[in-house]
Amino acid sequence: MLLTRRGVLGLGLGAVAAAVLASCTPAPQWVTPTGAAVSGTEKNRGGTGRVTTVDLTAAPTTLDLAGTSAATWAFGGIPAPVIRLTAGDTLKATVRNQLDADTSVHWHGLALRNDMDGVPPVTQAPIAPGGQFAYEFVTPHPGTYWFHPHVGPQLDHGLYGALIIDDPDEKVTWDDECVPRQVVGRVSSISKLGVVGSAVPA
Ligand SMILES: [Cu+2]
Repeated sequence: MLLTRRGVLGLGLGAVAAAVLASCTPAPQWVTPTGAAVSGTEKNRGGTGRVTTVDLTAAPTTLDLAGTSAATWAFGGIPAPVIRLTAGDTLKATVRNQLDADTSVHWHGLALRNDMDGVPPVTQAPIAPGGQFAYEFVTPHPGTYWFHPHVGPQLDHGLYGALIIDDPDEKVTWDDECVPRQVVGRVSSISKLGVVGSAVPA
């Protein structure tokens, strides 16, 4: 290829302009799970030091719908056994995937570190069939929350459960504690909570 003198000059100016632009553009400052921003926030969050460990296995199951059997998916039962701890405690949850599809667990409503939020492919890679993922985070605020996969309509198949974070300064007393039971997107009944950590069908 033949280049004219003007063409060579133009190429040179282009290269200089690119170099100047590159030097003016700041390198992106990513917030990474192992970075100072996250570790500082987690340090400020503190915590009680107490740890609750749970195992959740997403697997096919058969559901009895008033005499009709339906093949569906669940974390052991529908809803899953209640996870309950006190604000400031650490939750360690190992999620195993025995489905024939990718999955995850999203801790609905919690303000927590992004890499534990369970939203593939944004905050983590999906948990592949046969795989597992270890979630670990300090529970931030008291309240009644949900956990469920953040993958397609898996929640509606029955993969969900209640996460109750007790207020260490709770002043209120009550007669019963209940959570709604949902199948295929509808509340089908109310489950009364029995002893801590389990659900008793109503
Ligand atoms: Cu949700």
